[in-house]
Amino acid sequence: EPGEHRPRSLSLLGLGAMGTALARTWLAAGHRVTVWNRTPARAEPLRALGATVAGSAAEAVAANDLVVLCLLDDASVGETLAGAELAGRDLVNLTTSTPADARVWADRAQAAGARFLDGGIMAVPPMIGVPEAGGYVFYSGSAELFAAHQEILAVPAGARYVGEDAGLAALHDVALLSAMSGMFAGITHAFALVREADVDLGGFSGLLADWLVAMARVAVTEDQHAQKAEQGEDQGDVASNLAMQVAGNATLLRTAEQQGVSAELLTPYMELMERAVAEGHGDRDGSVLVELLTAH
Ligand code: FVH
Repeated sequence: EPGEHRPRSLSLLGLGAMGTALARTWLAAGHRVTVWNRTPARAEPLRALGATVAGSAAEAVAANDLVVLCLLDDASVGETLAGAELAGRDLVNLTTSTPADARVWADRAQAAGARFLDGGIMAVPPMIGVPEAGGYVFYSGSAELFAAHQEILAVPAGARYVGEDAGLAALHDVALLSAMSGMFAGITHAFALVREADVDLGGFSGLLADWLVAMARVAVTEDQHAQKAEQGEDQGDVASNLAMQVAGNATLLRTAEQQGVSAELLTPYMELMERAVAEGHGDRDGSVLVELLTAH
């Protein structure tokens, strides 16, 4: 709510869908925000809400100690900061990046006399400034910077610090996004299966969502088995061994064929399961697949 937080000042570079949502939330909470965007027209609605509009990226960086970037990709961050004086700044990069990109920026910031924090946003724009939506941001890098600015960083969405290694926020972000990608693939296949059948799609959607929530919990528990296996401990009873799952895959594939649905979204994962069984892991659960993926 406006007035809940001590008013602070910050600069925000990048006013796309996400940057605009962030700016609106900070302004609504009573903070002083200087904004810059490559296409100036996108700053005008924020000016009307009280933002100061900088004439250049360098001017926006110079305006405040705390400088937040929310741009399209790593290349756009490089272009935007090219002419800016970074000494003494606290840079927070919320642009989606790889762990290696984040570490490069941490090194550049340090060489320039700036502190650096990388962020991975686990929310879409409508979740920004809506605490009950459950969105949050992973942060990693300078612990001092995070401590100094945690309060204002937590205004748009929850702030979760995951370590001094600047790459850790991106690693968490991309790991969760990768899992989401697999889930979207499964959902796409499921809807393709029932698309032309006499199925109530509304009811089916609810069943699918409930099933995925329940199975997500089971899958994460399996991952804990992976840690046990690495430590050489007995896995104990396996509820759903891979040999059984590979046998079941044949039914999934035949059903796809009968429904006229391509199995292209399913087969890469099935092939990994088959390899695990061929290598003698048929009595283990899916956690062994993590080992196969990472064994080089
Ligand atoms: N929107 C979402 O659902 C996701 C949620 C999770 C986090 N992502 C990441 O957030 C970053 C920004 O995403 P966005 O949604 O704001 O993206 P756009 O609306 O496409 O805006 C892109 C902004 O980047 C500016 N920009 C692009 N290229 C350059 C460049 N070479 N130099 C300077 N600025 C550049 C662009 O400016 P303009 O086109 O308006 O001039 C926008 O301000 C992103 O990393 C997501 O992965 C969002």
